[in-house]
Amino acid sequence: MSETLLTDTRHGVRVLTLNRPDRLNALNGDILAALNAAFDSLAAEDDVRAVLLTGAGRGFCAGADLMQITDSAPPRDLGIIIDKFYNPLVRKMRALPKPIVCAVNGVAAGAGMNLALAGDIIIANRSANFTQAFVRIGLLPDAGGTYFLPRLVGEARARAMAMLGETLSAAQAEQIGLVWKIFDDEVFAAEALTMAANLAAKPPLALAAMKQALNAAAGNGLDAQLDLERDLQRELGVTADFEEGVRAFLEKRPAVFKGK
Ligand code: T3D
Repeated sequence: MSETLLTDTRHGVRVLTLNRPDRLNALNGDILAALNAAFDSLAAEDDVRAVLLTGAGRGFCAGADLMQITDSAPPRDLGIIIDKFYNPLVRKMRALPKPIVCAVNGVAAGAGMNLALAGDIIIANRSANFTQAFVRIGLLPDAGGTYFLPRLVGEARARAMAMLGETLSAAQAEQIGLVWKIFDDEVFAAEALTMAANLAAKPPLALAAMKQALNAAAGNGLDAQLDLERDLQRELGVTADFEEGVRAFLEKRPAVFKGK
């Protein structure tokens, strides 16, 4: 695995740490390839039941590496990089049948912010901030930004964030529902791991079904969504984990879920 992406597995959680702290973890080809490869193998790894994505140093991710972009002479076809790295990565994150916690430990800018939005639960430390920096350099939000942002915070806020490129503090991001929770900087790493480990102990098949249903809801009408919920619930209703969950409740003990 590349040094630009640190990987570790703890308490059933695959911890992925973007590791270019001197560049605020800006995304170059190496880190993007490593991220894509990391998400390729995750679905099949039974011992990994949740993912935690975070950054090393004082930043989460400053978006595309602008130094690398300017390595090549204009005119540049940015679509090539987007097709090769960003779009597959966002699709893999959304399709992964396991929960992804994005732990934003500092600035999240441009595609760095939008990578966080592609996760399932976004948390931040108090000194984190968020900016759709694209407009400052003459680009539009990519890596799913125009899709996720309005769904998370509403059209008005999404349009203003994209067009003005202003920076939101962690507290503002929490207030508008962009992040689930914020934590003090000193306890953030521990809280993030605790949350991901908590998810890793929950019923994996139910979490996978939730992701499937919530992903589908963005394109479904109510009838199709109700049918999908019924079909998925039918599948969950015959799992050993459902039996265990009900038995554990009745026996007043914590359930032990096995993903079966
Ligand atoms: O083909 C494609 O890849 C297309 C896809 C595009 C997707 C995008 O993400 S476009 C948006 C790209 N990102 C940006 O425009 C953000 C650029 N960075 C900033 O605006 C600021 O650095 C921040 C607001 C993120 C943080 O500001 P601050 O003051 O906390 O830190 P800083 O001093 O600006 O940055 C620290 C270092 O990181 C600095 O290097 P130095 O001077 O210490 O040697 C800076 O150059 C470097 N850095 C920050 N962002 C990037 C970067 N280096 C390369 N690429 C960056 N994106």
